[in-house]
Amino acid sequence: MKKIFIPIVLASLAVLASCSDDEEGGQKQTSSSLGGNGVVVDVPDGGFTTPRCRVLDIKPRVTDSTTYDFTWSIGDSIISRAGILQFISLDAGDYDVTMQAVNDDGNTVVIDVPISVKRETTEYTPYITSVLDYMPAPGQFVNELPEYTEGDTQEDMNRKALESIGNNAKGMITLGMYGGYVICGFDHTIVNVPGERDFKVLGNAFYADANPNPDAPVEGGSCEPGIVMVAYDSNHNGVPDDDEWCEIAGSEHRNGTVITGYEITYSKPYPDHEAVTPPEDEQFWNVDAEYVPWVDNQGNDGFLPKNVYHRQDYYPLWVESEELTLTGSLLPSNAVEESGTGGYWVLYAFDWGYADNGLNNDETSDIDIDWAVDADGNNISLPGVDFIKIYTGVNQHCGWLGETSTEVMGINDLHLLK
Ligand SMILES: [Ca+2]
Ligand SMILES: [Ca+2]
Ligand SMILES: [Ca+2]
Ligand SMILES: [Ca+2]
Repeated sequence: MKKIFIPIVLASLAVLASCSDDEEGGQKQTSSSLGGNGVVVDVPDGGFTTPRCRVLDIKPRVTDSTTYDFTWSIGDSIISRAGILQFISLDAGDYDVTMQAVNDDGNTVVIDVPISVKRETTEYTPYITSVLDYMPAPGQFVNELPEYTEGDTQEDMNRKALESIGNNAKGMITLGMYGGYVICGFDHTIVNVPGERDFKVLGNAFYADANPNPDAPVEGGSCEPGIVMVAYDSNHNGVPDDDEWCEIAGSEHRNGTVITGYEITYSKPYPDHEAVTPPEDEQFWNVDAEYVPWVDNQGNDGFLPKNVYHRQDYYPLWVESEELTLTGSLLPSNAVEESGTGGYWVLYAFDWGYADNGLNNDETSDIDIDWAVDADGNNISLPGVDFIKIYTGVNQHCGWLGETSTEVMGINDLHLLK
């Protein structure tokens, strides 16, 4: 009964509120209550305490039958207008939060809620500490970055991916062509600091200094944009649930050039597949023009060719299924052959909001959690993120260069690195 008011009060933050329906906080021993006259805040034994970079849910309880609008503030700054406060702080210390609740009758309840934020007992790392799932699409670096050895399971490949990109190792994994992904976790919640970019995905993008096109409007070179998704573990169950994922809507999402609900299915090359060699004068770089078949839900199909430079299997060898279906948003193609003779492909950088797109040491590769949108494309306000997913965002093939595939070298929590 105590939760009934939440979606009503907070239409604009309904997703946040519905995501916060966990019971954990409610099971704590309550030693006292603050307030009265319509709204109370139950205080657990020892008061409200939380480690830094961890969300503390504070749920006021309405004791009359009216609905209230809530405002949470510290001093003069409003920190939330949600029915449940999702409190998180980057810094340890004592915080005096004020809750003000007003109902339609003008009844106003003001409650001072002291919160004590402690420093963590084991120091957090700013880097990836777990890989939950590594699932590349087929590609010319798959089974090599990281290396597959016979008998490896999905779990083994997740571990190898973590060894490459976790804990600041700065190795590299490939996500293969469109839709291939990796899901990473951390030992803390990356705080969404208002007005600041919060984390960076490291890739191997670079800008060409010999672009044959002197009039190129933006930087370009090897920019292989991956789409970033974030999940705040709002039900505190330690895993990213389907309804917790939100996409970071970068520059291309904002200018309307992205296809949402894109789906592609790759088929495993048959064991008795015979290489289809293209005529030498046309595609001298390929050894098999019809290697991995794919079909999408936009009426397109084709093959990922095998090239002369990478002759290992391109389909992830630990996947037993004959087909691999991957979904997401599709970014526009960003590659242009600038020489006119097939020799010089330039993959242009998008403005902001993607992985393996801007330079690692540049702000272009920094992500603000406030760029997250829900499944309907609406802006959503998250207190922080516990999981990050990156997937290759373009379905693009560039002659001798081959397919465009996002690479990931790590993720940095920008706040903890300061
Ligand atoms: Ca932010
Ligand atoms: Ca969860
Ligand atoms: Ca690549
Ligand atoms: Ca790359």
